[in-house]
This record gives sequence, structure tokens and C-alpha cells, in this order.
Amino acid sequence: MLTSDDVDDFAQRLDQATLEAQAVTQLTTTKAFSLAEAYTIQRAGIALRKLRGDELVGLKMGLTSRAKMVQMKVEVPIYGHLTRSMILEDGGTVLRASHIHPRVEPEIAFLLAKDLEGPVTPAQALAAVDCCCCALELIDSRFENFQFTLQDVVADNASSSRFVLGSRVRPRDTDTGNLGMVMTKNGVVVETGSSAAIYEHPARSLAALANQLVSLGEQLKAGMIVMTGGATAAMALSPGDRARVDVDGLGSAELFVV
Ligand code: 0L1
Ligand code: MG
Repeated sequence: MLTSDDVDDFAQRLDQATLEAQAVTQLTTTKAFSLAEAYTIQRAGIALRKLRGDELVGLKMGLTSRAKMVQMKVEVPIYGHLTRSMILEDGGTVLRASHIHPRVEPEIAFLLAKDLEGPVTPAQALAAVDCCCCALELIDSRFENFQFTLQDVVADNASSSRFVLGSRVRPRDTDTGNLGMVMTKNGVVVETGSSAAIYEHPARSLAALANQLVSLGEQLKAGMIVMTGGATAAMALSPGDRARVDVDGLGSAELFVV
């Protein structure tokens, strides 16, 4: 079992790794900890960001594809926190030097019109949604070689680094359950998939998040952004790259790396 000093030490190691763009060794090689303790470390890391003036704007789901769930031996996806400093405007630029080994994945995001509290079904979860949009998530594991255990990646805020939202479309206009998604690098198609790969339906991912939060004392509030998970494998990025996702009926989102 971790002491509060262990939690602080682990959260600070990850925070420093993020700020300095320097990979660290997996925390679990120092001391084993449970999934619940991993979320405690994650929340301690978010608290450090808030001390610097950052604020919570939403949550993200991770490990939502069947392939990643099998690989990490999880039955339910994991989640992480999104803060204001992680927002990148559509077409915005990120510095390669501010990241360790950035990768990008194509996603669907929801913006909530109402508070959402589990237990809920996917249909009930959708009733709390204001609008949806295509999105890109930049992930950048703070661990060497992008290698981690489930506990490590949860402590590391589910590898999240930045995110881009495309233009907004109301959910009643678009069923997000099986939309074609194409991710390109410098205009060349690298990954193709369907939003059905996001935990079978992005709304199911949203409901799973609301349901997980019930026992953890965290809430989904009106105005929050929820990134529902990657629809394909993530794509590595280098300086000079332009990453873009196009989603059927939802438009596009892109970012540049310098
Ligand atoms: O958003 C994601 O699905 C990533 C979750 C963490 C696992 C990874 O870094 O690939
Ligand atoms: Mg993701």
C-alpha cells in the first residue's frame, strides 16, 4: 500500500517528466500499487497543475479499442483528466521539443449540456450531450519507450498530452456509432477506421465513464469535454508533420508539429 509521501513523490516525478519532456522509468518498478492508488496518483498530478493555475475542462477515455483492452487485460477502459492547458486550437502547432515521443490518435469528443451522473445507459448518456465533434488526441507517455503497466499508465493521466477539437455538430443530426475515420500525415493516409472501434460506440464509452465515476467521487459536469477514445492505432509524429483526421459528417481537425 502506498503512503501519502509515495503518492506525492510519484505525482511529482510524472509532473516533472511532463514539464521537462524527459522520460522516467515505470513507477511500478519502484513499488507496486493498485488501480485505485494509480487514480489517486493521477488526481495528485492534476492537483499540481491546478496549483499552477490550470483548470479541469473535461475527461478522456483510454484503452477503448478491443485490441488495447486485450493487450492491457482490462474489461473497462481507463480514464484521464483534461485541463485547459492541454487544449490546442484546430490547426494549431505543437513543439516536438516539448514532448518525449508524441503520437496522435483520431477520436470523437462530446461536449456536455447537462451534468451526467451514472449509472446510465448509452442512450441516457447521449441525452446529456450538447454536441459532438471530431478530435485528435496527442498522447505522450511519460515512461521510457512508451512502455507501461496498467497502473503506470493510469497514474500518468492515461498518457494524455494535448487535444484538438474540430467543428461542432449537434448529436441529433449525426449518429456517431459507425462513422468512417481517416487519419493522414502530410496528406498521406496512415490509419483508417470507424467510430464503432471506440468501445463499440462513442456513447457507450461516455456511459462507461459516467458509470466508473460513481464510486470515485468525481462528476461529469455541464460544459465538460469528453474524449471518447482512439478509433485506430496512434501515429508517431516528427517535426514538420501535419496530422489530420476526417470523420464522416463531422468534418476535420488537424495539428502541426515544429
Ligand atoms: O487514449 C488512449 O487510448 C491512450 C491510453 C493510454 C495507452 C497509450 O498510451 O497507448
Ligand atoms: Mg485517446
